[in-house]
Amino acid sequence: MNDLGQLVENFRPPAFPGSLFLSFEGIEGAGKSTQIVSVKNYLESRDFRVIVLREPGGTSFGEKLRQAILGSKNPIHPVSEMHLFASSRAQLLTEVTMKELNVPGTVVIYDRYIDSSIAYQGKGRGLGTETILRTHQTFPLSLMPHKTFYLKIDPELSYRRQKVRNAPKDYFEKQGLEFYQKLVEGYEEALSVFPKRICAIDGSQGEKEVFNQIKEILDQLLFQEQKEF
Ligand code: Z5A
Repeated sequence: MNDLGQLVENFRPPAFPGSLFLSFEGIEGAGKSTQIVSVKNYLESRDFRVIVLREPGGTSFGEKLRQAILGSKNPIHPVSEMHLFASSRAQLLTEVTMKELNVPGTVVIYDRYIDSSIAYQGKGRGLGTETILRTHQTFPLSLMPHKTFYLKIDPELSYRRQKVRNAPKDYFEKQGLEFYQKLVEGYEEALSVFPKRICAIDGSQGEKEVFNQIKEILDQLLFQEQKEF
C-alpha cells in the first residue's frame, strides 16, 4: 500500500447506529443546495430526522470564519485557507454534527465537506491531496460521510448558472475558467482516492433526473437488508 493508501485508512464514518452522514459536492452552480432541499423533503417523508449544515459555517465561530474567507478583499495564503476551512469543520463536527448523529434515525447532510478542500485548496490552490489528507487525519477531522454525492458539471455550465442567478461574486467566484477546470480535476482526484464513498452524478441533467439518481442510491443505503451504517 502506498502512502496515500495508508493515509486513507484513517478516515472512517462516525459509529452512531441508525444515523447517517451525507455530503454534497460540486463546483458553484452544480445544484447542491437545490438537491439538498429535495433530499431533505424525501427523507422526512420517510420519517427520518434531517439536519442540514453548510461549510464553512454552521456554528457562530464557523460563520465568522465564513465571513472572513468569502468576504476577503485580499488574497489569503493557500495554507491559511486550508486551515481556516479545517477549523470551521472541526468546530461544526464537535459542536453540532456528532451530537445530532447520536440521536438514532437522524440524517445529517453537509453542503460541502472535505472533498471541497481537496478540490479548492488541494488542486485549485496547488497544495495537493496528500497535504489535505494529512491535515485531516486527526479526529474529528478524520470522520467521513457514509456517502457523498458529487454533482458533476463543467465550468462553462457553472458560469451560465451563476450568470442567471446574478448574485454578487464572492472570493472564489471571481476566479477564471482555468481555476474552475482545476476544481473539476480536484474532484476527479477525490473520486479516485475515495471511490466507494463518492458517487458522481451528471449535474447537467434536469433537477428531477438528478434527484431520481440520488434517491435510488439513498434507497439502497437506507432500505436494503444489510445496512452499511
Ligand atoms: N470552500 C473551499 O474552498 N474549501 C472548503 O473546504 C469548503 C468550501 C468547505 C462556499 O461557497 C465556498 O467555499 C465555495 C468553495 C469554498 N466556493 N465558492 N464560491 P458557498 O457555500 O457560498 O456556495 P456554493 O457551495 O458554491 O453554492 P452555490 O453556488 O449556490 O452552488 P450549488 O448549491 O451547487 O447550486 P444551487 O444553488 O443549487 O443552484 C445554482 C443555480 O442553478 C440555481 O439558480 C438553481 O436554480 C440552478 N439549478 C440547480 N440545479 C439545476 C439543474 N439540474 N438544472 C438547471 N438549473 C439548475
